[in-house]
Formats: sequence, C-alpha cells, structure tokens
Amino acid sequence: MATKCTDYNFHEIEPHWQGFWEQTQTFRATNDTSKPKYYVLDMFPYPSGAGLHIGHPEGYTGTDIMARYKRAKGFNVLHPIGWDAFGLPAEQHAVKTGTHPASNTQNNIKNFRRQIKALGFSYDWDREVDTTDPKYFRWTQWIFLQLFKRGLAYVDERPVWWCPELRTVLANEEVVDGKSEVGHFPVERRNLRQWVLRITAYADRLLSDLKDVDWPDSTKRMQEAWIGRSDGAEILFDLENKALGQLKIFTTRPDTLFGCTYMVLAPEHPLVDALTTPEQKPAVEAYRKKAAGKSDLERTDLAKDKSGVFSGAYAINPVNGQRVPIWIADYVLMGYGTGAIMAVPAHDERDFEFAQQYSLPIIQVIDSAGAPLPFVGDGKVINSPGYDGLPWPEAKARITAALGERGVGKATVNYKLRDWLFSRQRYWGEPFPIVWVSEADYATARAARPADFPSTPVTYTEGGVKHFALPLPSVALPLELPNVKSYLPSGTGESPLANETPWLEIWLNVQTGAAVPASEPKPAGGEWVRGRRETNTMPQWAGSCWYYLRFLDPKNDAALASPEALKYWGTPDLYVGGAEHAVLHLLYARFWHKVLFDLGVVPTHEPFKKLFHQGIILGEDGEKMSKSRGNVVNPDTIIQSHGTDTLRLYLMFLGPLEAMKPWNPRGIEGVHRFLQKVWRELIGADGAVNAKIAAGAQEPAELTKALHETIKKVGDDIEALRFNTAISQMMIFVNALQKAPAVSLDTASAFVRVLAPFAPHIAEELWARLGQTPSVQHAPWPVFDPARLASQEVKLVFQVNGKFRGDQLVPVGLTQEQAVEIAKANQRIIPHLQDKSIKRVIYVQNKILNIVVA
Ligand code: ANZ
Repeated sequence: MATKCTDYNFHEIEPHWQGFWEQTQTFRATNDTSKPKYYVLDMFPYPSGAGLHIGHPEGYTGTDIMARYKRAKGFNVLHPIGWDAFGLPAEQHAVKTGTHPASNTQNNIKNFRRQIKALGFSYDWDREVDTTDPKYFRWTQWIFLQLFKRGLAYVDERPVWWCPELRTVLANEEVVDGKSEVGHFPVERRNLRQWVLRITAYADRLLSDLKDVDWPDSTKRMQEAWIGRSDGAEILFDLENKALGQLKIFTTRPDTLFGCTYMVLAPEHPLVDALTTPEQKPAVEAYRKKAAGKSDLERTDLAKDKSGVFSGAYAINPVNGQRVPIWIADYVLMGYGTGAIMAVPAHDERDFEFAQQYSLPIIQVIDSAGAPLPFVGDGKVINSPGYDGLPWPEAKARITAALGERGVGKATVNYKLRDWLFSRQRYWGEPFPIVWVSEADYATARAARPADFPSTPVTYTEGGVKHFALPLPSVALPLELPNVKSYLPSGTGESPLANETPWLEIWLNVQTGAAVPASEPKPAGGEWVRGRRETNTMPQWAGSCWYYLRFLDPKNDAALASPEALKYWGTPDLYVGGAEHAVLHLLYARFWHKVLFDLGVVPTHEPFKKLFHQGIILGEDGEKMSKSRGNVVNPDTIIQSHGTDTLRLYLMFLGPLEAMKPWNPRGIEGVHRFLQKVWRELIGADGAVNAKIAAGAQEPAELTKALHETIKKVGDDIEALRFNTAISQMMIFVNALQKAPAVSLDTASAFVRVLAPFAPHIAEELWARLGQTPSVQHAPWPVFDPARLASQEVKLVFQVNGKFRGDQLVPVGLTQEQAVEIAKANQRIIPHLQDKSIKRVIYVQNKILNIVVA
C-alpha cells in the first residue's frame, strides 16, 4: 500500500516502507539451498557513544545496493549486521561514571540500531550479533580453547608495550610512533606475563595464500610487508675465547661475508655478560641501561644517530679466519633473527653510519660501478677470494652451501611477524576460560579430559611456585564477567578482575568446570581442585576474528555454526570496510580462519575472497572530519532535511566508492532534485500515475533504447562497485523520460526496478503507485535486449571554455543534452562547472563537447 501524499514527501514515504519491510520481514535470509547464495558483509561497527559517522553509511550503502541487486538477480542473499562491542571506550566511561560497561554499550547499540534502521539498509535483523553477549563470546572462548589445545596459545614473560595512562598492555599494532593508537598516550617497555597466540606458525600460509584472494593490491602488499619474509642464513662465528663457544647471526647477505668488519649484539643478548671484558664492563653496563628506555622504533630509526660500545671481545670470520671486534649497539634488536649481526658497512646503511661514527674499517665486496658507499644495489662480488665475479645472488647461494658443508651455516627464513600478544589488563573483554592450578591438580584434570590439553603444559613461575594453565571444559562456557566494584585497573599490570575474590579464587570441578568460591568448603562428590582464574581479558580483535561465521547461524547453541550453514553460506562473497584494517583485523581473522580450517570446522582456507575498501570522506574543507575542526557530518541531519534516499544516492554519487573525497553540500541538492524529477515524471499532480504512462503506450524508440542501455550499464556498474557512474546513467535515462510524450508502463516499471537498489523507499512507493504488488524488492532485475543497445562506444572529449578537461567513453549518437548531463556527472569536469553558469554549448556528436561558462 502506497502512502497518501501527492508530492515527493520523503518524511512520510521512508518510515512507511521501513515499517513495511520490518513487518513483512522482506530481507530475512532463509537457508534455502535451492537458490545460489550471495553473502555480502560490512565490517561491523564499534558502537561508540558518538553515533554513526558518515563513513559508516558510505560503505553500508554500497553493500546494500549490492544486496538488493543480487536479490533481484535471483540470489538468496545474506546481508547481516552486528556490534563489535567490547573495547576501551565503554570501560573508560564506566571508570568515569561508575555505570556498568554493559549498560553503556547497550545504550550505544540502541542508538546505532536506530540510526542504521533509518538508513533503510536491507539487513536481516534476525541475525544481529553482539560480541559482548555471552551467547556470542561463548564461541570466542571456545575458539580460544581450540587454539590452546593445539599449542597455539601460551604465556610468556616478555617485554611489552605498557601504556601508563591507559594502564594496559598494547599490541605492536596498537602503538603508533611510540604512542597508543587510542588516545595517543606515551608507551614504555615492561616485562609482564602475557597470553600470546602463535600466529607465526601460520606466517608462510598467511603469505602464500594471499594469491588466492581478490583484494586491493595495496592491502595485500601491506600484509606481505607486515609478515615480512626474509630469506637468508644463520651463520656461526667462533669466538676468540673458545671457552665461550660460538655466536650465531642472521643475515640476508651471506655473499658479503668478506666485507664483515665488526659484529653487533643487541644489548639484551644473553652472551653480552660473558663476552664483555672486565675493562669494558662499566661502559657496557651504562650503555645497556640507556638502551632499555628506548622503543624499537627509536632504536632502528635510520635518521637517529647510531650509538654503541665495544665489548672487548672478538669473533673469527668463518670464511677467512679474520679477527672481528664485537660491539654492542641498540640498532640491533633482540626480537629479530638471532639478536646478533655481522656488520658490513660497505653495503648496509646503518652499519656504514656506525662504522663512520666509531672509525671501524669498511671493505667493499660488491662492485658498485663507481657508485659511492654504502652501496646496496645489485652487482658482482669483489674482494672475496673464490667468489669474485659472481652475481651476488649466486655468491649468496654458494657461500651458504659452503658454510653448510662445514656445519657453520644454514639457509634460514625469518619473519617480521611476531606472535600475537593476546591479553589485556582490562575488564571489558572476554574472560579467558583458564584456571591456574598446581602441578598435581593439573595432572588430575588432564587425566579426566586428556583431549582438552596441549601436549606441553602452559605454565608460569612466580615466587618459586609453578602454576599450570587448566582449560575449562567447553560445557562450562560461557565464562561470564563478574560484577566488580571498580573498573580501574590495578596499575601493577593486573586487571580489575584480580580484585574479585568470589569469582577469582575457586574450587573447580575438573570434569564439568563448575565453580564454587574458595572461601566455601570444598564441595563433596566429583573431583575438585583449588585454583585462581586468569584475570586478563582478550583484546577487542578476538570477537571480530570470526563474526562473519556466526551470522550464518547466529542462534546455534551447540556449535559456532552448523556444518550445513557453513557449507551453504561459506564465507562472504564481498566484504567492504575501511583500509585501516589492512593488517590488524584482516590478518588476525585470516589466522583464526586457517586454524578453524585445520580443525575441520570451516570448509575453506580463506575468510574473505573479495575485499573492497571504501574511501574516506573528508570534511567540506578537504580536511579529515574531526570534532575539533567542526567539520563532522551527522547522517541524521541529512535524513531530516533531504531524506535517506537522497543521502544514499549522494554518498554513492560523490565519486568512486574507493576514492577519498570531500563532502559537498551542493551535491545533495543535485541528487535530491533528481529524485524529485523521477517523482514528477512518474506521478501526476493528483498523486496518481502520470497521464503519459500507460500499458502499451507507443513511446519513442529513443526512450526504449535509453532504458536498455540503462539496465545494462547499471547492472554492470553495480557488479563492479561503480555506483557513481550507474547513477549518471540513471540521470541520462530520466532526461529521456522527461522528453518522451508517451511512456509504456513496462518501461516505467523497469526503471523503478533499476532505481530500487539505490533509492529503495521512493522505488517502493512508485512501484505501488504503478499498480504493482509490493514489494519491488521481490521483483526480478529487468532484462535488457542487446539488440536495442547502442552498437558501440566512442571517446568523447570534454572542454570547458575551450580547454581540455577530460574524456570519457560514451555510447555513440548521444544528443547534446545527454552529453552535457554526462559531463556534469564526470568527477574531472565537476570542479570546472562549480559556481559557474553555462552560457553556451558547442557539441560535435561523437567527438567533442565544449561547455562555455562564466
Ligand atoms: C649482513 C648484511 C650485509 C646485511 C648487507 C644487510 C646488508 P631484513 O631484510 O629486514 O630481514 N639484521 C639481522 N638481524 C637483525 C636484528 N636483530 N636487528 C637489526 N638488524 C638485523 O634484514 C636482515 C638484515 O638486517 C640482516 O642482513 C642484518 O644485516 C640485519 F650488505 O647482514 B645483514
């Protein structure tokens, strides 16, 4: 049923059809395996207190157009949404106000849901998920248990980034330029016991499987760089003091061994103490202290001055027996390779600077054809007896092989990728399903459920006592968060959960995972052990690592999703979200997916076949939108003033989806007028169908041709996510519609179907008024007749005031008006027409369009 309004009253139309969709559950996805499936996914939002940002509806509109289009093309479409709702801001709010983070989170979710619903997206709201819902995070904990029992989760006392202001540990990825990514607070190094996930075990697959996904090249390259594979060798240098054994280094350039003039150990290297001569001891000690306060970034920054100290000791170069002094310097990191290097100042920039600083010898071993040192380019080996004249890669292979035969070297692969630091000292995250117990109790529990345990126990020692990590059985999940009095972290590195005695110290039933506070007597019956729960929580990345799987079967209590749902829906066919997730979320999710694949839980080895990043929308001033600049656009305001359909069209017409582009209020008026024109062409002043539209009306051939071109172009453009050019084509069609004295009902309704994915509310209304049965969402995509298409395209040159401003492929035989319309929609031309009025147009069909403006 259409609304009663006579003019284009979006205030009435939009809520009306949103209500209709909700009531009739238009977008509910059923597991109808008779149809081909299409799964289109948005990166689900973090429900912040600030509400939706304009970047959200940008990507969401793109996926929504795709979802609606694919439904019309006969696919069974899954298009879900949910909330990535654990995280720091809700907890900081709790610290400030004392309200439980859960209630703050629920309020934010409510607001986000309202805003998203007002945008008319065709989500299946029955499948909404929330990462903080115990029914959801039960499976996050379950996945952790699978990682745990496969030996992919362990604890480690390690130097981590500690942020005093946030009072938490941050992952490498959360530290940018020595500051926390959230809040930009300074961070420092601290040794803390942490949970770590062995993502490095998957480094090779994470790298090589990038070839199997259709992702933006830049994102693939970022992942490659992050994983950072280096092919080189580990080489053993004898120490001059034979009693101390050998020194192992990692190098990517064994071919430069003859140019090694000194060695460097990281200040934390375990051999430093033993190596250092008594005379050098005070200097080395002082240097180590100083280095401890610096970040890796500061230490390896090429721009920083190099510093170091001589250890007093010497190593022996395995290729020529030369004595090489051993230095200690912080530009060598303990966390990479072996924490020790052979320095080749002639061919490495950092070594070169260091050698100059401390007057160490420099020996050139690669021919630089006269280029100055350091020379890091390609060349032939020189000054290397036995290898001279060889191209360096060949010398690398031969020297590595020769060292291998003598047992002092072997080819090695190194990765920049570090294991994933997976614990946070916070309240508002998933609790670990782990209880720390004694060795004897661990043995008891392990005997009861051997399948749940890793082959090597996970342990840590504190105050001489060894603690063993006992996994809860999966039947005991979810392990919920206790209520606490204070959300403030302790500041010693322990989370607020550490203050929670009834929850924390327990008697645990080893079979069922049932718990009783330790303050009570040990329960009778069954096997009970005394333990302390893990107090860290999981990082925010955990819940978003697998949510795309939960949407397949969100209410399943027996599994994260049923095998049937996993088989039918598989993984998203299209995943759209911000490029800022290129290495974090997108790498972690790939890791978990591969583990689930190895476990036989999912049938595919990659989670996201096709990925697309929407571009950032800048403020009107061309700057990044930010509260402080006051250039933030709130979607609610536009919906109020111009309606959702206008906002949706506008966001898509602003430019290519992937492009970074500034907000432009004038453009809103433009697309709004377009929708008004669509209304006027289809609906008469009385609110009934425009009198020129009739079943079987004899419309001009031009119009029929324009329709078929539009059906084809819009369909092709949607498939390729080129929504802006699809809209230009619809504008061309509507101009033809305007000129036509008569229009067949078939043509009018076909156009409404083409418009529907973009501006679904007005399309429903028009569809109903054209006498069709709702909903247009159930109507198939119109079929174009290739015979009616323009046979070819030509390149049309655009000039403004006689100056070349761009060109574009267009169908042959465009009228002058059509050509002008295309020019007005062309991103390269728009700036030249802005704020100007068109005085004259000179048009040579199929060749050139010159627009004269003043
Ligand atoms: C000798 C050499 C000669 C090197 C030469 C480079 C050029 P990527 O490609 O990043 O893996 N290196 C090894 N371990 C290091 C550590 N813990 N901290 C700082 N630097 C380290 O770089 C590997 C190269 O970085 C290695 O190869 C080593 O220097 C240095 F003409 O060895 B090379």
